Parts: sequence; C-alpha cells; structure tokens
Amino acid sequence: MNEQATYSGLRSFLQLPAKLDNGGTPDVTLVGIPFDLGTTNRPGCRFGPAGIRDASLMLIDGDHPEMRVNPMDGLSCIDSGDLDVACGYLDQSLELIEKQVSKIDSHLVAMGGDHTVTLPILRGRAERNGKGLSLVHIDAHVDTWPDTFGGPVGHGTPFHYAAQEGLIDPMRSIQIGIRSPVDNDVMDYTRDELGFTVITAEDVHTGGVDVVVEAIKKAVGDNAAYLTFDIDGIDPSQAPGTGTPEVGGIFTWQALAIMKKLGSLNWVGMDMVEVAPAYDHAQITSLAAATFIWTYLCMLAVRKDK
Ligand SMILES: [Mn+2]
Repeated sequence: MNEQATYSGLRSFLQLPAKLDNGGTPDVTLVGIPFDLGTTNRPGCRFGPAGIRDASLMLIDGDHPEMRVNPMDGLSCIDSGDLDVACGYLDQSLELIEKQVSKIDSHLVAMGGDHTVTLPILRGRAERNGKGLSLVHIDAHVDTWPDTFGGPVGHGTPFHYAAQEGLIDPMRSIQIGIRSPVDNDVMDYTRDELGFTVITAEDVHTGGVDVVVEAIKKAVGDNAAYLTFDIDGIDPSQAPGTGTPEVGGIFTWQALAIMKKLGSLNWVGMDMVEVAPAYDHAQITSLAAATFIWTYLCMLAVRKDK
C-alpha cells in the first residue's frame, strides 16, 4: 500500500524515481520529449509528457487484471524526466534528441512530443537495437509522406526517412488505424513500394481484434519490434486531445485488447506521441495514453517473469 496518496506527489510517470536507489541500470527508462515543432495542424503536444505523467497517477496501485503484474513489481523502471530540446529549432532539436537517447543504457519508452521524434529515436537507438526493425505503428496517418512530395522533415514524414535509412523494414512492419485523407501516390508508395501492411480503422472494427493480432504477428515474426503509438489512431470521441484528429478511429478497448496479446513479440522500445492536453476533455486522452504505456510495461514485466 502506498502511504502517499496516489493523486499527490511529484508528477513522474507512475511516481517512478528519476534514478534507482542502488544506482544501477534500470530495465526501463521513460523520458518525455516536449517537442512539437514538426506539427502541421494544431500544435500543443510539447505538453504531452506532462499530461501523460499527470494521468498516470490513476494506474499506480494495482496489477493488470489479466496479466496479474504491474510494471513496478516486475521491472526496475525510472522516469528520468524530459530530454533537452532546442526550443524554436527543429533540426537542432532532432540532433539533440538523437544524441540523448543514444546514451540511455536500458529499454527506452518515450512520451512525445509530435511524431517527428520517432525518427531521432530510431537513429539514436540503432546501435543498441539494430536496424531493419519491425515497426508496429498505430496511427490515423501513414506518416510516410516522402520529401519528394514536398515539405521538410515533420510529423508526417518520419517513416519515409526511417525506411530510406534502413532503420525499419517496412516489409516486416504494420500500420493499424489508418484512415486520414492521403494522396493516392503516398498511399501507393506506402503499401506497394515500401511494402507496409496497412490495416485501416474500419478493418479493426469489422475484422475484430484477433484478426489484427494475427496480422501483426505475421508481419513482424521474430524480428525486433518497435511500437510507435500515435494517440490519433484512437477515435477522437475517446482521444480528442491531439493535433490532427480524424474521425472513424479505433477504440481504446480495441487497442488495449490488441496490445495485451502481443507479449510474445521481441519488443525493443516504444513511444507514445501526439498527446496535446490543451484540446483534451476530462483528461481522457492523457489517461488513454498513460494506460497504453502501462499496458506495454506490463507486457515487458510478464516477459521478464518467465
Ligand atoms: Mn497521426
């Protein structure tokens, strides 16, 4: 039992410490990345880490009801705070993020920040995690707009660059929840040229959770897998606090049901991006994001248990 009330105290994720008491290397390091210079529509997800940390306090005092673990029992976890960014400077911020994540010597879970941040994360972690990762990508958007179609690096382009740089292997990657307006040539490029498996939000609703889980396992196999979770993959009725909402999305229960069946994948990291608390209502978006991270950590805790 916590002596401190769950809703009080310093706002780290799950009230985790910034360092382990014994000074050792934790199993998992959480960081915030307060960066939203890559947004194309409504900004504000620089406040995502703060919103997620605040909402995470709901999840402190219990185990996952089915996995029967909680992250703090199964793993040594820290929340080491926010990374430095170069406020107002996009390119320099990406370089700073890459440099800082490259120095973290444990499994990394990042709280964004807009989706641009996944690119420097993948770059900075390539030495540790390898290249050619399987991306498990929950999002309303494909985020593979190539530079040749106009525009600089931003939150719509990270997986174009990640694919070009060999950081991910699109042939062994999968996108879930896709539904935004998108140029036909970008959609063709994503699916036919790069080779992503693309599951629309409607596919999730009509096909059901188990069909999606099988598709993810088939695409990824035993390759090292990275989960990048854009909160706008969730329907705006359940996650309104984001910069580029798209109607017709997947529901929080579906995302949770899918995630908890993916414990057997060879996970090497996760990020949770695009939470913009200023557009949220009653903290539901931040709570959803915190719960997805908590569920991911529970999966890791189960794996360590075995
Ligand atoms: Mn998105």
